[in-house]
Parts: sequence; C-alpha cells; structure tokens
Amino acid sequence: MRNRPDSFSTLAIHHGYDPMENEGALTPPLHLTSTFAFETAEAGGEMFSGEREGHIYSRISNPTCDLLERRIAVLEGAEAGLALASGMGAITATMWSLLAPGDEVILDKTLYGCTFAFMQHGLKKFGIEVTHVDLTEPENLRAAISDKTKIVYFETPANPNMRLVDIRAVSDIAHAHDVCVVVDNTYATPYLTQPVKLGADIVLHSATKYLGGHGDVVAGLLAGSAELVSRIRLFGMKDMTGAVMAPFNAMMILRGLKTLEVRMDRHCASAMTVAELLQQSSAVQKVWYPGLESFEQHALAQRQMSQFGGMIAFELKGGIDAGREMMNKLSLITRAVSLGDAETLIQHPASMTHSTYSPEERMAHGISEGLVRLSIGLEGVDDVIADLVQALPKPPVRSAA
Ligand code: 3LM
Repeated sequence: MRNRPDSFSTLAIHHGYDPMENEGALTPPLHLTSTFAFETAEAGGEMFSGEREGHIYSRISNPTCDLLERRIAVLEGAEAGLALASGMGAITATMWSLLAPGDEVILDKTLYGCTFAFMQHGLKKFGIEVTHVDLTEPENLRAAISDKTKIVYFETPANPNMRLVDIRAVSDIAHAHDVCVVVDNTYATPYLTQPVKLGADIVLHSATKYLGGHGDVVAGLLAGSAELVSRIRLFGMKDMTGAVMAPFNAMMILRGLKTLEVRMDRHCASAMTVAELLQQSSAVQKVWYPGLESFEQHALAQRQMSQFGGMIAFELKGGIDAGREMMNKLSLITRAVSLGDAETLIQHPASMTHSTYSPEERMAHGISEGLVRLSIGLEGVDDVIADLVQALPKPPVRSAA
C-alpha cells in the first residue's frame, strides 16, 4: 500500500493493474476474444439477468476495455468509465440513451462539425428539439431551460474557435432544473480540466486525439456516475449503436494514457510559444489561444484549466486566400484534420472539419471562414516556428526612394 494519493501520471500508468496477477506481465494482456465461456448454464443466465458479475460478449464488456474504463474513470474523477468505437460513438450512444422524442437538448453555439450534424440532422429527425444557446454567458442557460430540457451539451475549449464554457456555473444552473450536463473534454483532456469534479454528469472524449496521442487509432471514451454509465453501456452502446471499442484499440489507448501528462506539458508549452509568435506577426489578424492575455476568456481559462492546451485558432489579415497560400507553403507542419498527435497539424475548418455547417450556420455559430486551426505537436518548437515564419505572408518591401 502506498501512503499517499497517486499523482495523475502514476494513476495513468498503474491504476487497476497488478502484473503479479498476470504471470508478471508488465503490460496488461490483450483479451482478443468476442465471447466468454459460462461455467454453467445457470451462471450464464445469472449474468444476463445482472445477478452475477462477469463478461458475456465483447459488445457489452471485455477485460482489456474494462481496464481502460477504470483508468479513464479515475483520471476524470468519476465513478465509472466506458470505452467506445469513436468519439462520435461516445456522443451518439450517450444521446440515444438519455433522450426521447419530445425532449429538448440545449447545445452551445460552437461544436465539432460531425457533432453539430448529428444533433441538427440526426436527433431532430427523431423528434428531439435541438436549441443552440451561447453558453459563454451561463445566465443565457437559465433563460432557455424549459420543462422539456433534458441535456445541456458543450465543448470547452470548443472546436475550432476555442470558446470556453464555465463548467461549474452551467452545471449549477442545469442541476437546479434536473438537467443532465454532458461535456466534450477532447481539447483539454483530464490532465488540464476534470469536468465531473466541476459538476458535469458525463464527460466524453474523442480518444483518437490526445488520449491516444499518436494518430494511429480511432476511439472514444466517456465517464460519469455508475448508474448513467451503465445505462449508456447497456442501451446506447449495446443496442442503439453497437459502437464498441475493439480490445486492440483499448491497448493502444492504455499505452497513450501512460504518456499523456508528459505529452500535454510539451503540447502546452509549445502552443504558448507559437501563439505568442503569431500574435506578434504583422500578417496575423487575430489569434485565439486561452493562454494569451488578449484572449477574451483568459480569466476563466486560468480558473478552469491547469494549462492552456495544444490547440490554436488564428486568422490572417488576407482572410482565407492568404490562409490557404500559407498552408500550401508549409513543409514540416502537415495539412491534415484531427488533432492531439505528435505531428503539428493544420487545417481549414470552414472547408474541412466544419463543412457540415452551411456558410450561414458558420456565421451564426461564430466560425469565421478565414479561421485556420493548428494542433501543435511534439516536434522541436523552433522547427515549427521556422516553418510558420517562412510560410506567413511577408510585409511589402519599401523601395528606396
Ligand atoms: C477534428 N474531430 O479534426 P472521432 N469531439 C471533438 C472532436 O474534435 C472530434 C470528435 C468529437 C476531428 C476529426 S474531422 C473529419 C476529424 C471535440 C473529432 C469525434 O469520432 O473519434 O473522430 O471524434 O476536429
């Protein structure tokens, strides 16, 4: 027994696994099995009825996924966790579990493109009311909540424009009306922000991003109370979507989690340096990075995030034409969607990740056409900066009179 609470990285590396229970294997075994044997017919029946614990079939649970589920739960400060096929699997399984026709879900204005599409074009089709409210001002929620409201859903920082939402303030208002709070914590990770500790009921992730960390696996995770997570497992995941994580992918995410803290420290430090560089450039119109004092919600960022993350949004004075020209000149920074990888990635949300919004919707939801998104990787920051500097538009050279 250790005599003090384990730190974040210690939990990420050790929680829930004892090599001595597995022939001394340092790395947890990969349980590559679809189904599990029952000792007796009665035991199988009891597992189905819930009277007996145990694994039945890997669309419900699997020991490798189970270890990952316990790790994400402890890292998020939640009772229970759930591993799913993708971030979208986590989002859709949650919504299908907690909503019924006639219910309303209140969303922040800015959401990842496919989340927006699922809510607007998916949920709505099945008789669920979908209302967007500017949650950067929590009081707006109080005014918007009705008897039909069942869920408040938001990202913080939001993809792609970095808006922050005050998790505690929104949760307090939601809970006074018996409304469930669901937070997409993909950008911050539990190392920077733990939404459940601030009042959220469910925290979810595209584990494809920082949690996996190496751009080699698509995966989703969520955490919350044992009761809510069990409902999402046994209905949203098992019956409504089948969006279950493969055991091999669980191994990949378990591996990624071990280095989450050291990777995030580097992502955050490099992003701060790059954000400052961009802010000083005469070619840049605006930079959105929570660590900059010029960031509108900097005070909230300081309160709610232990560091400011690896994502930056910026716009050039020449708008999207200048942005595209700059993107095409880059030679180290990679033109690609996704984020949280070792490689620094750049993309244009209006034509890529957020092309699921119409131009009018993007305007109404605060996603400008010229915005460019950077996911700062783990390369030497001087190399990232050198690549950006050579690609940014140069100020016109004054001719000698
Ligand atoms: C992207 N995002 O490049 P998966 N929540 C957030 C996300 O950013 C994402 C998901 C959920 C990107 C993916 S775009 C074609 C590539 C905040 C994904 C969904 O299902 O694991 O991809 O997660 O912004």
